[in-house]
Amino acid sequence: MSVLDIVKIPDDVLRQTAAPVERVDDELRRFLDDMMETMYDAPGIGLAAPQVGVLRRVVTVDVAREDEEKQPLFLVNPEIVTSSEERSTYDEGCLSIPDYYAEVERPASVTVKYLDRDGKEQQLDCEGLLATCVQHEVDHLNGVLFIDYLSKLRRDRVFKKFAKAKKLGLL
Ligand code: GNR
Ligand code: NI
Repeated sequence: MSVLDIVKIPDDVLRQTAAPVERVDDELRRFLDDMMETMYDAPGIGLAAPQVGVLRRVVTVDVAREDEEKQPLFLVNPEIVTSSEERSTYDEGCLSIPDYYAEVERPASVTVKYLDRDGKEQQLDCEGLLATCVQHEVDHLNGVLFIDYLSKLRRDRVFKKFAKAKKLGLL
């Protein structure tokens, strides 16, 4: 297993749509394990393949707190099939936008359909932080970032800050 490099904004790969996985095989499982290791190493509660430069519909998640048992989730081709009317707000961050946090409102609960690490179809009802994280990760697969939910003024400010940092060779 290995820790992969995490891509930061304004890298264009974060704005592209990831392609569905056709087969869950050993090669994909190795990649899933590398993603999980990268996520734990960061540390983060979720990671989407485009964040390590791979345009495949693959996500890892673990929202367990440090004092809880690990709850690793591997989501292949995740699809949100239902979203609640009820909304909730979390202070979100993103490993691809280091040290920036902002409140984002999203459906409070969602049901996600996906293939697990064995290629088996699964459906999971999510609420709380898990629901927010799953939506944040599925957004990544569609080239959407949490800053897209902020005002244009705030989004541009964040983007400019990171573009400048990149230009100065700080990222
Ligand atoms: O580690 C992460 N924390 C987080 C907190 C609130 C809402 C979403 C997230 S996901 C983020 C890791 C990440 O960037 N995943 O794409
Ligand atoms: Ni993210």
